Amino acid sequence: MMINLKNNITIETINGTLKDLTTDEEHLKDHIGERVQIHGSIYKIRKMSGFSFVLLRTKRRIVQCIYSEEFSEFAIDLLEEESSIVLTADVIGEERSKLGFDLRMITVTSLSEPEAVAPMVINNKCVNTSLENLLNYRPITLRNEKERAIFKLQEGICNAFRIYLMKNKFTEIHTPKIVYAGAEGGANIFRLDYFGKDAYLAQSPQFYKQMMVGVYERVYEIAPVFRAEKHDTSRHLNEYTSVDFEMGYIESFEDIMEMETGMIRFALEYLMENYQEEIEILKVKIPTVSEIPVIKFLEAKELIAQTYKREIRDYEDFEPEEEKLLHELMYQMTGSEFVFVTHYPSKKRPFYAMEDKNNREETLSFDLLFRGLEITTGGQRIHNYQEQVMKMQSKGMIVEHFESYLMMHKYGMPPHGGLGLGLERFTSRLLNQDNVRLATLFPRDINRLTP
Ligand code: AMO
Repeated sequence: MMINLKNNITIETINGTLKDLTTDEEHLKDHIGERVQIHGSIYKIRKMSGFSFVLLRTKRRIVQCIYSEEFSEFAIDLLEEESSIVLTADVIGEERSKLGFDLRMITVTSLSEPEAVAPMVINNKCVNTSLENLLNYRPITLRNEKERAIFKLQEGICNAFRIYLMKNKFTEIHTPKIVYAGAEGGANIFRLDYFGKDAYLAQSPQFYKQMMVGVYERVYEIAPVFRAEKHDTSRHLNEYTSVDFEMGYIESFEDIMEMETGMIRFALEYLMENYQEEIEILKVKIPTVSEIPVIKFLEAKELIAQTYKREIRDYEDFEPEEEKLLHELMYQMTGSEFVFVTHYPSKKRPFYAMEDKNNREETLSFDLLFRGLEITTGGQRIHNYQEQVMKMQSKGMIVEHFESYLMMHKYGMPPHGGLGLGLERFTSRLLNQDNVRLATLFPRDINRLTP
């Protein structure tokens, strides 16, 4: 559209309507018997005798096209894998085809061709290479059907969490990632120079989500957090996506576990309803969640020790092997692949964790383990100002440094609590992957900063 301004000047406007020149891939089936235009990248060319299969990678699907001199008005040699094309094609119903139809290629316009051939085969069922290569060549290995399905499914998980939390009246917030202090303690914090002052990359949105409970009562955030993990393990990243929620007016930390159980149940059902294609590509078995068993930390330790005749070496934390054994036990006993472990020792929990009034050695906190790996930490927080100050002092912290955090306690906070769930850990456990990097688009670990 054009608008006439003063002095005979006219300008064009943008009205927010994107012209759709091509047919939406999801609706191709509705066009059987018609000629359509569609765009995509050539994923694979398979020459047969007398015709060729050309697989077109579109936003979400791999669409099977047929080339034949009989009906195609161009030479097959003009097509190249990984070139971007606009295709005119006839949609032909075909029961043997995965999508229920084939596209008979009529004309092709090439929009762009690759400069070089990919250094590895990316168009087979999976990319058959080392983890190192898979990650080094991420911009192209992610084009593989299976690889990209992982992150489509991850999108589904986040969508589901958002829908569930919105339904439960949580407000989405965005908190700073450049912060003045670490919230989680420990040495795994990235330090940076902030115009001559010390600053840090946020280990979690802990302080801010608590503050926002004083504002909206229920809040959540899905955002990156940073941990300077100096060791190279299959479950630690230096940057991961944390799904955090925090809620006020709780009666106990069990309210948080109830909310999380509902959220996970909803997410798994949502995937079954909306992500069947990816579930099939990844051959993943989505568990159903009705109830999640709950066990106290010390009881879990003792149960594992007794059952597997193991010595308890660490009374404050699980060893990774113990988490796996606990999963094995819980699965045998209850059929659940999730287990809540509660009442972690106060010594091991951060300063904001509320202690159990009946036993100060323990906190009103929990972890959620999924198929033998911790995916969530949560619990009730201290909301009383004096109690929080005393707790900080007992941990040797300089209270003055936390004045802005303590402001909420000082001026009144409801009883509250929340949790943080590692999105990559959750995804990788769901897919039974043995390394969290496989569920991370562009992982950051001690040895990796590119791509
Ligand atoms: P915590 O430090 O236990 O708790 O982290 C919460 C969850 O985040 C995931 N996670 C990680 N994932 C990948 N790489 C890492 N290096 C990594 N570290 C942690 C795990 C873990 O369960 N503020 C609290 C949460 C809360 O109480 O609200 C916190 O950050 O899945």
